[in-house]
Amino acid sequence: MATSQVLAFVSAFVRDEPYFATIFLALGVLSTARLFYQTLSVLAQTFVLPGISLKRFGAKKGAWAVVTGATDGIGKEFALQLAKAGFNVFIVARNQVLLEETAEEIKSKYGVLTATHSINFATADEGAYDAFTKALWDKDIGVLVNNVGKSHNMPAYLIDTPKDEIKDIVAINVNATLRVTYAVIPRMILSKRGLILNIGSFAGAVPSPMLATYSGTKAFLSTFSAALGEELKRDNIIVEHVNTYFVVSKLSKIRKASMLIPKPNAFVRSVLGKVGLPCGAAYSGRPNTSTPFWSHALLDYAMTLINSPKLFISYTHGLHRDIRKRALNKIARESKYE
Ligand SMILES: NC(=O)c1ccc[n+]([C@@H]2O[C@H](COP(=O)([O-])OP(=O)(O)OC[C@H]3O[C@@H](n4cnc5c(N)ncnc54)[C@H](OP(=O)(O)O)[C@@H]3O)[C@@H](O)[C@H]2O)c1
Ligand SMILES: *[C@@H]1O[C@H](CO)[C@@H](O)[C@H](O)[C@H]1NC(C)=O
Ligand SMILES: CC(=O)N[C@H]1CO[C@H](CO)[C@@H](O)[C@@H]1O
Repeated sequence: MATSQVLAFVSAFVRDEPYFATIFLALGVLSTARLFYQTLSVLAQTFVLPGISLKRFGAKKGAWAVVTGATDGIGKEFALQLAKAGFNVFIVARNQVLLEETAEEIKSKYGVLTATHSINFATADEGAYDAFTKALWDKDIGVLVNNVGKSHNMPAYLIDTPKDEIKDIVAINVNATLRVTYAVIPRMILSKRGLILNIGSFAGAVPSPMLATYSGTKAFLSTFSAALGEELKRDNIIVEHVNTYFVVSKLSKIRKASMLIPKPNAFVRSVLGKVGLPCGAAYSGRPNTSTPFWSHALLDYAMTLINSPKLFISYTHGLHRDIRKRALNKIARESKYE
């Protein structure tokens, strides 16, 4: 239809149906105003407003922060920045030597108390979780960061995924989050304050073919956080699921930072500076989820506006098919020279 025909149709409609035309106009104005307000609110949260102060969770008053997966990547950065903010830190990972090195680094930089606990969340049994719980018993815990996580070695269809890889991903991403949270919340309830950060992924928001197990476990974090957030509200405990796009780390296998892919320190600064603000996740329909890093926030908000899961799923499928092909080629090339 040509523009002139459209205009003729509209003017005839306004002339013949003035009431309907008024209703349509009002709806148009309202939805434009809403879009404007929502966009402004996402931008204000992401770029201007400060989050809840960490002092509310006991910083500088002797409270501890527990961080899992704290010897590398995002987790190590959480431990460093929480220590800088004035928390004593309890760091958790497998390698005891790395744990002690990390604790030493934190102590010498920020002069806080540190404690380490070695546990393998892939194989942890009742005994291991009992020991973990006992190690915490005398600590006033203000913050818990459920950061430890495992992804697939490379994208693969479920049917081609090693059984052990599936088991480890579920044990680390789901079981460890549940058991560690279960061990920590009694202390938070006792002191009537706390912050629980569950480190999630865009793979939880967009069902991700060829990372189906990882994707499902990260979606678990989103629903779990919203449910627990409501349960613990009356105890003044904030539960936040942190929606994360790529960050430079060993897990992501990305070494170069870019606008969309920050280094862990910039990423963690945004998380700790925006506690309580959903930022890019504000209108995503996911309560207690936050997408705080600025470019991740804009991406998440754009995806909310586009609102087409099918499109994102098939795009992700194509992306992962390419990544797998390249990974297999690399292995083939390397084995030729062995
Ligand atoms: N990097 C990204 O692009 C990205 C994107 C979205 C979400 N995330 C999420 O962010 C979180 C942190 O990822 P990251 O990239 O920082 O990972 P990372 O650099 O690989 O660090 C993993 C940390 O966890 C520990 N760890 C690994 N396996 C463990 C196990 N079985 N038991 C106990 N500790 C274990 C490691 O120390 P040890 O090896 O000594 O145990 C290390 O301290 C994960 O939940 C991940 O899903 C990351
Ligand atoms: C997760 O925990 C449940 C119950 O606590 C246990 O039965 C199951 O084997 C665990 N799964 C993995 C993959 O470790
Ligand atoms: C950051 C965030 O979204 N917090 C909300 C978590 O859920 C509780 C209860 O549903 C809300 O009160 C919080 O505002």
